[in-house]
Amino acid sequence: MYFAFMNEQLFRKICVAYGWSEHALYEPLGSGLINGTWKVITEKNVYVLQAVNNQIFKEPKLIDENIKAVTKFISTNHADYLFPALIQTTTGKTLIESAGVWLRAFAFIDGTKTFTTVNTKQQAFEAAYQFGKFTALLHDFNTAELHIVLPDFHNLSLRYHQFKEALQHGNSKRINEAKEAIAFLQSQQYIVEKWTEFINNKEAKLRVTHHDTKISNVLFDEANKGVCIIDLDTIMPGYFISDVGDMLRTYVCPVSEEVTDFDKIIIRKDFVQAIQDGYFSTMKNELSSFEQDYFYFACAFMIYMQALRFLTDYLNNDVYYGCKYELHNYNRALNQIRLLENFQSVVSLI
Ligand code: GN1
Ligand code: MG
Repeated sequence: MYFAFMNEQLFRKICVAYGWSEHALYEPLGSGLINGTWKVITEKNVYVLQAVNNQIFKEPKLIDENIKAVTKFISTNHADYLFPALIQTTTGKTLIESAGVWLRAFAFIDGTKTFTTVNTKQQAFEAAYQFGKFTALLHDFNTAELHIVLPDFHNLSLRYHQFKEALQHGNSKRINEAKEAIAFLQSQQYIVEKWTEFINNKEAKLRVTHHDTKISNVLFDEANKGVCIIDLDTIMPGYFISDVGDMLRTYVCPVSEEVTDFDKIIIRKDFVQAIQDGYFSTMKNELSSFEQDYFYFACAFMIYMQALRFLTDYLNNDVYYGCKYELHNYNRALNQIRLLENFQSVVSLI
């Protein structure tokens, strides 16, 4: 487990590195599970400061290089696309290390905001439009230039394997208590099979995908129009089902994976349509008809993988996601299981 660490002493060191004034202030920002994020307010500017979780991103340098490669391509080929720039230190670095903490800063784009939940179809449309646009803009970018920062990140077959490992070597008390959830996930293995069929088909193309398309990773302007996407840590060559799937997983339900009142988990069908409309307005010509047929499957794939990941972590004593209370990852898994069941009951997947 990783605790995003920041204190006055470290913050002052960071200020010196970036040349920020001694009156700069910082406050926590966002709700990510992995990295630590703060808003920094100096007399002149506002920045987003992040501590990269190097237990998960073992080589923060690779992320830094990926972001720079993509930023360079976009600024050369699509100069009008607004992007939060990486900030350089006084010695020109975009990633620094202090007391074992890896840090980088971005410009905070004035007049923009983020949302933590999707409340309107318009938000879903705008976000899907932006994530599609990002992949479409990078159509001619050579994906081989990107480092694989998290190998097998969305490899469902491996996630299933890790789940099976946890059933063998995990906390036996927890395994016993989670019997029903385990049996349900075991009964859904057709999703792994269908995913394998997808990735093995030559029509399934690797593109630059974001891999974390939650709504808080989209900047909106004051008129609630999407501006651009943020959080490029997991940009890697990937399949469109990762991005579409995580949007469907996190936008169609009015409540998040944190909610334990599972009756609040419902599927808003009109939001499914809004995501499709937004994503297809930038990506329809990119996707083969074979790929387009996997649009709804993408949702099952991502919900199932997230349920597997949460339950696996629970059985492994919360080593990856951490937890705020004993049953936290178990409840997150149950939440995703309910979401998957509800999704399957409104959309025919096979
Ligand atoms: C993690 O930290 P955050 O919230 O951006 C995770 C995603 C999960 C998500 C679930 C690197 O993302 O894959 O979908 O939690 N990121 C990593 O909330 O594991
Ligand atoms: Mg993220």
